[in-house]
Amino acid sequence: MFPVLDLGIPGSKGRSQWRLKVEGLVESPGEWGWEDFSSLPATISVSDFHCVTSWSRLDNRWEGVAFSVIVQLVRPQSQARYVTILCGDGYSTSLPLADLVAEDVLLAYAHDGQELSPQHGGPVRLVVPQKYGYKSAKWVVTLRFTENQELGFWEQRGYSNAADPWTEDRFSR
Ligand SMILES: Nc1nc2c(c(=O)[nH]1)N[C@H]1C(S)=C(S)[C@@H](COP(=O)(O)O)O[C@H]1N2
Ligand SMILES: [Mo]
Repeated sequence: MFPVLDLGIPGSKGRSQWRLKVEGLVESPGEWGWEDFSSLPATISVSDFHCVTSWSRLDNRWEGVAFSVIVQLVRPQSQARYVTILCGDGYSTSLPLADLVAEDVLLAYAHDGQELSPQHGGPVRLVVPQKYGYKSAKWVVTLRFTENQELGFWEQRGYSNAADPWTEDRFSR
């Protein structure tokens, strides 16, 4: 079983209408539709998923585009240290660029061999296995490269910005 947890707002109209936009402190801002995005090199990564409310879903087989592939294409400017991820349901989160280039961080479009379902963030969601689930944004539409970190939806509401499941770092302090 893979629980669903979100704001309850539908986040996407499907692959044909989906676009990914990259903005902010990058040399080559860009925009991809589904055709172009899905022809980028794909990566498969198996990882566990930990929600801050204490459930975990082990051994997820994610398939998608490594975040580092996008980073190479858009070429961050030297001041860019964070990325804000904006979603189709109004949700957002942000992470240090250094965390996002880890090899297991994907913009995923398939899960356990199936097209990623809308309820789990299809067409495309971020997967950041080393962080609590609220960093794994569903229905990703915009990546904004910034110098200073913009706090995301749950981070503004008291969840830890570090979101480290190994130290059970759940709340900001
Ligand atoms: N766009 C969006 N992404 C989101 C959320 C959300 O509300 N909206 N919830 C987050 C939280 S708190 C968790 S635990 C995971 C849950 O992912 P799942 O519904 O695929 O299990 O999605 C994260 N990504
Ligand atoms: Mo969560």
